[in-house]
Amino acid sequence: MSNSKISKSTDQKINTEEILKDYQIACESRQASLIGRKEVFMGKAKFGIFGDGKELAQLAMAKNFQNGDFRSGYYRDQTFMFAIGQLSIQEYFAQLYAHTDVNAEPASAGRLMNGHFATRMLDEAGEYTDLTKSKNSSSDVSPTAAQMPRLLGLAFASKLFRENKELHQKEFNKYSIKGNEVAFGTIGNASTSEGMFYETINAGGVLQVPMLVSVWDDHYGISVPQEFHTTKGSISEVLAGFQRTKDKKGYEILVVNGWDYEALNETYRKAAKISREEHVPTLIHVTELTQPQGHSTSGSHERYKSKERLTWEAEHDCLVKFKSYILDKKYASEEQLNKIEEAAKKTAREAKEAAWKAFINDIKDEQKEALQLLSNFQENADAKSEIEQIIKDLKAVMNPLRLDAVKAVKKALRLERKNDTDAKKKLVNWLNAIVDQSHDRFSSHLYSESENAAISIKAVPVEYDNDAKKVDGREVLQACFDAALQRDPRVFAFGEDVGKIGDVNQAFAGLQEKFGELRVMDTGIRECTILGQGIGAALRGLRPIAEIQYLDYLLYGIQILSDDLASLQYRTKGGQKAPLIIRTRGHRLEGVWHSGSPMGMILHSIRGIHVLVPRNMTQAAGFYNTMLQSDDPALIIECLNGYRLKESMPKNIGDFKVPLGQPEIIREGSDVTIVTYGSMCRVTMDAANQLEELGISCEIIDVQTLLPFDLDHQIVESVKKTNRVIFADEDVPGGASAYMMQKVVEEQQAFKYLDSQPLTISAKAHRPAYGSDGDYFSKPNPEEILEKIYGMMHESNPQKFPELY
Ligand SMILES: Cc1ncc(C[n+]2csc(CCOP(=O)(O)OP(=O)(O)O)c2C)c(N)n1
Ligand SMILES: [Mg+2]
Repeated sequence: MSNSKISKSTDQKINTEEILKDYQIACESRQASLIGRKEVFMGKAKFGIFGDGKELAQLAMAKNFQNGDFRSGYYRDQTFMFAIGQLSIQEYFAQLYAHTDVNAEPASAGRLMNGHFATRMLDEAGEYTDLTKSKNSSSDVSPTAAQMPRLLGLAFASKLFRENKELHQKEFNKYSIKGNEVAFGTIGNASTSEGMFYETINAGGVLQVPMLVSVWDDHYGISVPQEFHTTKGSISEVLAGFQRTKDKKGYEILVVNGWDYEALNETYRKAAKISREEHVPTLIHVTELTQPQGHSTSGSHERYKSKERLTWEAEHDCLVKFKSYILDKKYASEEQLNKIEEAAKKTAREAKEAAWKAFINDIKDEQKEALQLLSNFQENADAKSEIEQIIKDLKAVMNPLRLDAVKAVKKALRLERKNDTDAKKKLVNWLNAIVDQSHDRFSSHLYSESENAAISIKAVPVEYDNDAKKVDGREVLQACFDAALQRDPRVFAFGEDVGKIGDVNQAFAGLQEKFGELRVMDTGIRECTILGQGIGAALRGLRPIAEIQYLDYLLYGIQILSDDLASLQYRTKGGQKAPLIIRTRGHRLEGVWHSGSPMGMILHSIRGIHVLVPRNMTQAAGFYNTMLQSDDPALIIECLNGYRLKESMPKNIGDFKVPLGQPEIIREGSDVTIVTYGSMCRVTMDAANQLEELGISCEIIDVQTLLPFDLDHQIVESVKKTNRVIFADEDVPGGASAYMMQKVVEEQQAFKYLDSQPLTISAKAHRPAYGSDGDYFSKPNPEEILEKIYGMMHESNPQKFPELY
């Protein structure tokens, strides 16, 4: 059966009612696409991308999508979402207009452009609802193929829920029914060229997870035809080597035309059954799809499709084919179908109108208030006539947005800046209220806002026995992971070399033997999908610890962290969460690709994920304990050169917690404050000890977490005392050291207390050269730090601190 077109099955029972219902949904969906495009051209929405031409295949997919299943797809899937009952046409239009009310637009509360689908999986408190009782869609992102790594994790979760018997306990029943859930992925033909697609397909085959991938093949990626995208012009041919055989595991790959109703139903039925029952990945290459309206509202496809192609598309439009199929088979008369079409037009139009009314009325109410306040304001204003004009202009805006009233009010207030009246106060109050609401509308939920938000997890101090053993740092971590795996069967750790040898630095040594291969496991070398595997599994209620072997290789996964994980809570306005912990190690070892510290890049690309930089393994263990209790994601970067350094074994290894956003003074001093983190704590300590001999007293603060950063503004208190501050790290100049400087000097207003220019100490702009000398002359070294701080003191008191050399 491999790689061949499915023949129409004769044993499939065809139910006329169901066929006509499908026709109705398809027509409604098509109407939504047609009207949607017009709305954009009328200026009522900024951009539109639609699912026309893909309706039939999605109906077949929907029929096989059960409660508990998950979707990870892209912007063409509206028909599927309508068919599973997780999107109304009104909600569809609410997203097109960017309605910020989450009740009107549940997928993203107006934060995402149209065609970005999601279901809400959390209750008001941020807790999971019963995911086995709903049809679930993870939240879409725009970068092509970025839905794939997460898909792997959604499917992998089913494998764990089926095979790990500890997860069959009642308390986990709301996440899965023994792993019977299939993860359905969709992707466009052109997007299969992305590396993430192939990486995901390979990993899915290796892991044998219940993943059903549909490729919607309409022969184009915007204007570029298939021959530019795919070898041999066919993704199913390219992937043929993945086809399972009698002796070897792999994929079941099926090909079907996207206009063939019966074949589609049969193909999806077969594929879903294989994936669900056997936990074997399947891929359906849906060919001969069309784009009746072209790619999006950004242009017309007549520019790049030949006349012949356009004619072919018109003839192969799946709705046209579906209609003739129904007529040929005499399931309904032409008149009946025309009636359905007319009714669909009406349904879509009415839904659109209701969505528009709800959207615009919200704004108009606000605008009315502004107009009333402005009119009171102008009565006793000096700039009466200008304000009258502002009012007139505001009234004249045809489809007002919130920004129109805000701009008008601000302009009026500027004109009357010298006067104080009651009416002015009211106007200012109105403006402040709008700014507050704007935070909720546009800026909330970057992180969890639930009780389990990481910043709300309270500190539990570390405790030691009097005769606490001194052990290698890695043993502290190992004891922490042992306790975590023991405590919660949802916890599992995975990555390159994590399983059998317990990671390259052996913090998981012996734990696979103790807990089994479903809890501590090896993966292929595939950073991006290691992260996707974690994101998807965390979305489904599991507690993954995904390991990236070295910080340098996080670059392979930074895109998916940035686009998917970091934006998840934000883009769903708290409707979904994935509390993934990413474990990695960095800052110091050897050479260009094993000692990087690209912290600025990380900090600036993954807002939405906490970034924790423990200076030793005890602090790291405390962070793991904190994060495992929280529902936020975090990146924890251990110090590469710290695993063999001796630390005392804590008594409460599984319980103590290091809080986020709380710096620690690790050396007290009075002349200069050094703000740093990670391995640099030891390097600056060395410099500080030498400076002591020269009569300079340094206070060293370990910030411990870069995101969040010093939540209670403790660092400025140190600067008030020393009046000098230096920010030191191993990143490039202007990297995370500049970030820390902005936080302290600008945000905490430390500039008020400074007697010297604030300075940064960083590595060179290039990556560190190999060998001890390479490291010494590339990374900040104790002598360099000493000189810089001494120079600072020399500048303020040359007599006391004469030039060194
Ligand atoms: C990483 C990335 N590159 C480029 C784009 C811009 N873009 C959006 S859709 C698209 C074409 C996708 O074609 P295909 O995968 O065949 O899906 P279709 O739109 O044809 O259904 C491109 C290039 C993007 N969104 N993401
Ligand atoms: Mg395409």
